[in-house]
Amino acid sequence: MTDTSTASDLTGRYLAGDPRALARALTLAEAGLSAARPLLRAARARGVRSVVLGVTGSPGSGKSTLTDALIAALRARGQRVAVLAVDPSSPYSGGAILGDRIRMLRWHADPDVFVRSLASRGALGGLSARTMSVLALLEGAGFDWVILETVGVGQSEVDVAAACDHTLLVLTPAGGDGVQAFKAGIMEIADVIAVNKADLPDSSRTVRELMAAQGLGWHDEHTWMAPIRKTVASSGEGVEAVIEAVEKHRAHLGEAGLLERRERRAEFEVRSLVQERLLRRAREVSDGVYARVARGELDAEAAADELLGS
Ligand SMILES: Nc1nc2c(ncn2[C@@H]2O[C@H](COP(=O)(O)OP(=O)(O)OP(=O)(O)O)[C@@H](O)[C@H]2O)c(=O)[nH]1
Ligand SMILES: [Mg+2]
Repeated sequence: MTDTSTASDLTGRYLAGDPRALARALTLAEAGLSAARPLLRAARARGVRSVVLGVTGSPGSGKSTLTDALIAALRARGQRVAVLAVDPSSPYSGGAILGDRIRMLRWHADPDVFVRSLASRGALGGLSARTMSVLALLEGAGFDWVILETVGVGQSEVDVAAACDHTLLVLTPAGGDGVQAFKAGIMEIADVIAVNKADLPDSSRTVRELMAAQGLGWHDEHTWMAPIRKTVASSGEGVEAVIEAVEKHRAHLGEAGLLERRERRAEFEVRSLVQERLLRRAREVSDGVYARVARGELDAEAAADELLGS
């Protein structure tokens, strides 16, 4: 069997919904191998439209627990769900992801749930182009919902909004999380906000503070004000309301808005690839260039020109 026939066979099986072919396709995409390209083209040519939901928020806010509760609620509605848990803070799978894996094991027997974790850092510390490939393959596999869970630290929080149709920000009543989010400008990326751990004290106050902060921003009657929903992820309380809020946001976006988001996602993906390639080249460039810049023999602009081949 030639390489080409093997590749088209894999694409065929992937398109037919074979979960082993999907797993293989994801492995190729995660490794950034060119063998993934025909699969990615096939996935995109399909034009399926999953609800791509990013779940972000501070460490330990309950993103994984909430994601798990979202799976349960969506399965009860008969929806097929894929989850991609990304840890951009580490190039290796850490303990947290391992814990999530164990938690997600309960979906193992359900063929309509697919869970994958990925430890991959982008060029600038946020999400990588490979994450985008994996998302595209999950969408192409026809899941109704594709959920991207990523811990909100640094660049990854901003990236998740660029990588998804909708962004769910998970906050907690503890430690003035809401006020912090407002100060850090993180609230702006949220399409829906969950105040999780609402079983703990002060959740109503957090909701009030968030609403007050929202009111301060510029808005008119067309501005989407992220609905704020209290949740207890560990019991599933409030999770239906979160799904409804996402659906409401989807309706608000409409065809034109969704198309715009998709273009933004494509832009993010292409730019990530460009950044990754350029930074690889910058690393590969002979150290001599940097020494020359350091010694003042070459200015940094000229070195950058050299690197870009212009
Ligand atoms: N009391 C309470 N605890 C919760 C709730 N949701 C999650 N937790 C607990 O909070 C802790 C962190 O939950 P995770 O779901 O792992 O949080 P995470 O945001 O995914 O954490 P990282 O991925 O490590 O950033 C766990 O011990 C959960 O059991 C909730 O609604 N109420
Ligand atoms: Mg988690």
